[in-house]
Amino acid sequence: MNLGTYLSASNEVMEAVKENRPIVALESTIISHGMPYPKNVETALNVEQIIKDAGAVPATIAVIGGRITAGLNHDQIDYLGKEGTKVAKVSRRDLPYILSQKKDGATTVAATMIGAALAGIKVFATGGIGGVHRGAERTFDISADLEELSQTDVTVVCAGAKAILDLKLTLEYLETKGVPVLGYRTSVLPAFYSNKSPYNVDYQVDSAKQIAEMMYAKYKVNLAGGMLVANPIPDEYSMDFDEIEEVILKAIAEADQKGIHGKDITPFLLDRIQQLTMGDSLEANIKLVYNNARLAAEIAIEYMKL
Ligand code: PSU
Ligand code: MN
Repeated sequence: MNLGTYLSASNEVMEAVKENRPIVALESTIISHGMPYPKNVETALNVEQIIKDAGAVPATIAVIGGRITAGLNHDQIDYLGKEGTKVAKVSRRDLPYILSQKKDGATTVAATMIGAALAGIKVFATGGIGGVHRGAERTFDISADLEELSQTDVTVVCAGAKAILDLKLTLEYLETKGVPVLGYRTSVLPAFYSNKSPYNVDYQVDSAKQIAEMMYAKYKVNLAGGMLVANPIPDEYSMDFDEIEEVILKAIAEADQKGIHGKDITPFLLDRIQQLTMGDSLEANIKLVYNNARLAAEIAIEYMKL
């Protein structure tokens, strides 16, 4: 149903918002630009089912025909997956163009947070967020996801940040911007494919209830912005930090050589890492997204109890 010129929500999502039921937002860049077809569609649908099974309502978000749409149907998810990179990757700065020109777009973490906040959704699950890229002191490449976390009131559950980023600088940036980084049952920042890194999170939390309590306190004192929950990939799927580091360095060198930059660099690196690990990293990626969906549903449920 259309909620004005630029916003739309499925009936299911609208009813859930009205009735204060737990909802989990999901992004769509991961579908069109983060994974190959048909695994992307399969994963997106499984993630929705996991959230439903956990007792919450999934809301996959994208721009469809110039409307930020919360709660895509299966045909729309299939379309975004099949079209892949032909669908625009849409972050905050891309929204005015895509909306006004009535185009379709796969939303990044930043743009999905914006859509979630507009629709009244407080919790969002993804795989990895964008961050400060390695070499950012030369390239200035810092993802708009970090700025969004500093201003839009949505809690984002991820598996940490991929080591294609400078994890240390990403944490520094989030500290400056006042974004709490929580480790779910871990004191170290997980590094996406591997559940270990040399860096500490701000706070270790051991339950979804604790995270919900933090969201509640933050909201009560009008602290704008989101929180980042880092949920480590389960041990059985975790890859070796040094092994994946080698692959990442290779992919970054290739990107440098080809002069890839701007919005194309993250999708390029994800794709190359998947190719270089012959699919191992894709399997790990899928498993960690499932794990994040479960935790996000629990957080949304706990938050509604407060
Ligand atoms: N990191 C991942 N997988 C992803 C992305 C990042 O491990 O799919 C996607 C997310 O949609 C994220 C976006 O919001 O890339 C960040 O892109 P950029 O670095 O251009 O801001
Ligand atoms: Mn960038």
